[in-house]
Amino acid sequence: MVDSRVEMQIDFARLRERLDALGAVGGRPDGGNSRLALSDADREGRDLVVLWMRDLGLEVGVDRIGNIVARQPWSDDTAPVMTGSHVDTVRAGGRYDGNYGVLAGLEVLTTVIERGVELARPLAVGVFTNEEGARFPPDMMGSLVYAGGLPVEEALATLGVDGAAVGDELERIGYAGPLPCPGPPPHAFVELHIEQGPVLEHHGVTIGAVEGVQGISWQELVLTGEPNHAGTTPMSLRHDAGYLAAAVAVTAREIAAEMGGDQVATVGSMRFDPDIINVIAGEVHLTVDLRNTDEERLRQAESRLVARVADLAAEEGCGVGWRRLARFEPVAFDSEVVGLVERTGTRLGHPVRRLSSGAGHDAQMMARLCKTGMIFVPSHRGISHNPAEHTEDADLAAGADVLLHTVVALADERA
Ligand code: HGY
Ligand code: MN
Ligand code: MN
Repeated sequence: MVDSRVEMQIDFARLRERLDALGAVGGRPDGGNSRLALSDADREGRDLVVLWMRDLGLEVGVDRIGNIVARQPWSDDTAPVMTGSHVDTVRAGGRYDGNYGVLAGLEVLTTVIERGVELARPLAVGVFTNEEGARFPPDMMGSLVYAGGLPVEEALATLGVDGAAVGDELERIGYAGPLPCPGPPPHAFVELHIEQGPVLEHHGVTIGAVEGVQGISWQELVLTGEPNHAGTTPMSLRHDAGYLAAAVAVTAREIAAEMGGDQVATVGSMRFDPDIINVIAGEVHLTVDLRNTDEERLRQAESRLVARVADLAAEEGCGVGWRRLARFEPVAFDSEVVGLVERTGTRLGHPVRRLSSGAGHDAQMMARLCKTGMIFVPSHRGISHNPAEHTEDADLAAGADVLLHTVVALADERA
C-alpha cells in the first residue's frame, strides 16, 4: 500500500455514520445523549466502540479504572502518540461532547492503517472513564487515575450521587480491567473536542489551537436548618435551609459578577429534604462549580464564597458543611503541540485561533504525563451539555483532518 500523506483525509462518511450509531446508544427523543458513567448505556456505548477497535485489528486493553486504550500493533513497546476522549455524557447531553474525540481518533487510526502510512511510532486511541463527573466526582476521573493524580483504590471506592460505588459499577458493566494504574506515558497526547463555548463561531473560525484549560473548583454544601410547618412558624423563628440555599446560589453569581474577567460560577444541583411544599426545608445538598483561568483569582472566589456563606448561615441560624468534589489548577498545554495544531490547521486551509478551554478535559490530566494539546471545532451558539449541542459536518471533518495530520507529525518523531 502506498504511503501517500500529503492529501490524506479521513473518511467523513464513516465518521458520521459512527457518530450517529454511538449517538443512538442512550439516545434521547430530543436527539441528545444520556450515558452516565458506568451505566448500562455507558457499557453499551463502550462495547460498540471496542467492537470497532477490534474490527480494525487494534490491541485493546482495559485498566483497573475502566479506561480503554486501543493501540496499533507494533514490533516493540515504543511509546505511542495517543488521542482519544470519553463516551460518558451528562444526563441530558449532546452527541458530540467526548464522542467526537473518540470516534475521530479511531477514524484517524483507521485512515493511517488503511493507507499503510509508515510512522516511527504507533498510534493509540483512548476512552477515559467518567470524564463528566456527573455521577461520580471528580470529573476527568479516569484520566486523572491514568496520569497518577488519584490512587486507583480511592477512585474505585468513590460513591456516586446515587450511592453506587465506582468499583462495583465497573464490575457490573464488565470494565474492571486488569491493566495497572497509572498507565504508561504516551509520547504525546492530542485530544479533539467541540469547543462547548461561543468563541470560534463568534469569530468565524474553524479550528481552535487550545492553549490550556482553566482551573476548576467543585464543592458540595450541606445546609442544615430546622424542618417546621410552613404556615404556623413565624418568620422570625425560621431556620430555613431552602432560603439559605437560594442565597448561596445568588451569592455565587454575585461573586462572579464582582470579580469579572474569566471568573464563572454556578449552582447546578440542589436537593431539598424533605422536599415538600408545606415543610420548611430542614436540609439542602447543593453543589457550587467555580472556575477561572487564574489560580490566584480562583482561590479568591473560593474564600469569598466561604466567608459570605458563613455570614448568611449565621443570620439564618443554619449549619453549613463543605465537601470538596474536585479541584484542578489551570493547565497550560505544550507550546510545541499548540504551535503544531496551529500550523497544521493553517496548512490544511482552515482559519485557526488560539484559545483557552472553559471546560475540563482528559487532556488536562494527560498533560501531567507527556506533551499534550487539544484541537477545538465550533459549537453552534456555544451550546453544550444540552441536547441541542451541534457542530456542522464540515467543521467535524476539518477537525478530524487536523487531528490526523497532527498525530502523524508527532508519530514521525523518533526521540
Ligand atoms: O466539567 C467539565 O468541564 C467537563 O465537561 N467534565
Ligand atoms: Mn468532554
Ligand atoms: Mn462534558
